[in-house]
Amino acid sequence: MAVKVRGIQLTTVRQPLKNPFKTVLQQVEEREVIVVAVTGDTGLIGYGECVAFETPWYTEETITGCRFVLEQVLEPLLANKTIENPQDVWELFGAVKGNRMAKAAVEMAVWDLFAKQQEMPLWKFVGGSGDPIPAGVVVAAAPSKIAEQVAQAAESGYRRVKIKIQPDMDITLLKSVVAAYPGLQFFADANGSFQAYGVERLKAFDEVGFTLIEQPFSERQWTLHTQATKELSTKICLDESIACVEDVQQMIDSRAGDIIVLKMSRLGGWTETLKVVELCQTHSIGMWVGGMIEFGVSKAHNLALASLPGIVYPGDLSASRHFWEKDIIEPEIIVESGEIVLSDRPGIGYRVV
Ligand code: OSB
Ligand code: MG
Repeated sequence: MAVKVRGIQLTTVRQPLKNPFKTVLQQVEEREVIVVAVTGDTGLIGYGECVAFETPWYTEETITGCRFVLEQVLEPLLANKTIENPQDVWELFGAVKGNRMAKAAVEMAVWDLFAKQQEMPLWKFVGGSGDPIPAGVVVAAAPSKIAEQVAQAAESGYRRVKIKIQPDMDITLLKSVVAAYPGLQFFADANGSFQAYGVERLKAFDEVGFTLIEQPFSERQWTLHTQATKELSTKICLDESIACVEDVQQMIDSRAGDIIVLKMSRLGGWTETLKVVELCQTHSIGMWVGGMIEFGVSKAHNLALASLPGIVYPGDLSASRHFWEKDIIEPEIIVESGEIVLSDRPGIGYRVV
C-alpha cells in the first residue's frame, strides 16, 4: 500500500530540562528539536523528531543546520512523491551526503505513516514483540550528585542506570555506588573522553562492576577500541563510532567492540537501523537502544526499536517526566515496575500535542 505525500510540516519544540544534563563535552540545560509531520493522501499523519543538538558536540550536525537541510533539501525531494515502501526514502535522499539526523527525522515520519495506514502498531510493523520494554535512565551529573541521582533512579523503579564517566573520576566512589545496588545493572558512558589517555587509564574502571563501557575513545580511534576490547574484562560498547552498517562491519572485523548502541537519528533512520540489527544478529553482537534527551515522538520510535529480537540489554528508555515537565505526546510515557508497556494503537501509538 503506497503513500502519496500531501504535506510536510516542521515544528520547532523548545523546553528546559528539569535537571541539567552534564557530560564531559557539554552541559545541556535546554533542548530544541524539530518535529517532522508527513501527511499522506488518506489524511493520516506520520511523525519523526530531529534530535541534533545546538552545537556539534555529539555528532557533526546541529539543529540549525538540520533545519536548513530539512527545509531546503529534503522537503523538496519528498514533496508530492508516491512512496511504495518506507525503505525507498533512503534512496530518494541518496544524492544528499551525510546529514543522517535530518534524514532520520523525515524517514521515521514516513515509517510511522506506513504503519498507521496499515492500522498496525509500529513495533509490529517492524517485526517486534509486544512485550513490555525494560526501562533505563542516565545519570549525567557532577560526581557529588551521582549517588543521590542513582538513589532516585532506583526509587523510581529503573532497573538499569548509565553513568557518564571521565578519566579523572574517583573509582572508589563509583565502586561504592555500584555495590550499594546489587539489583541494578550499571552501564558507563565515556563519550570519547579517554581519547588522550589510552587503555591504561580505562583499565582502572574495569573493577567497578559495569556491564559495559560505552565509547571510551573518539569515534575513529578503532585501534584503541580494539585494544580495550582485548584487555578489559568489562564489555566495550560503541556509540559515536557507529554511523552506518559499514561501521558495524568494521567493528566486527577489527574486534573493536562487543556491543553496539542503536540510535536511529545517528544512523539515518529505520532502514539503516534495521540493516544494523540484522548484521548484529548474524554476528551475535548484543544491542540496546540509546537516548538523545528527546521528546515523546522520538521516544516512541525508540520503544518500537527496543521491541525487536536481538535487543538484549535495557536501553536509555525513560519516562516522559524524566526530562520534561510536560512531554509533547499523549498519553505520556510512564515507567511501572521498571518497564514501559507498548501502545497498541497504530504507528507510534501516541497523539502529538
Ligand atoms: O552519548 O548516549 C549518549 C544524550 C545525548 C547525546 C548523547 C548521549 C546521550 C545519552 C542518553 O547519554 C540520554 C537519554 O537518556 O536520552
Ligand atoms: Mg553514548
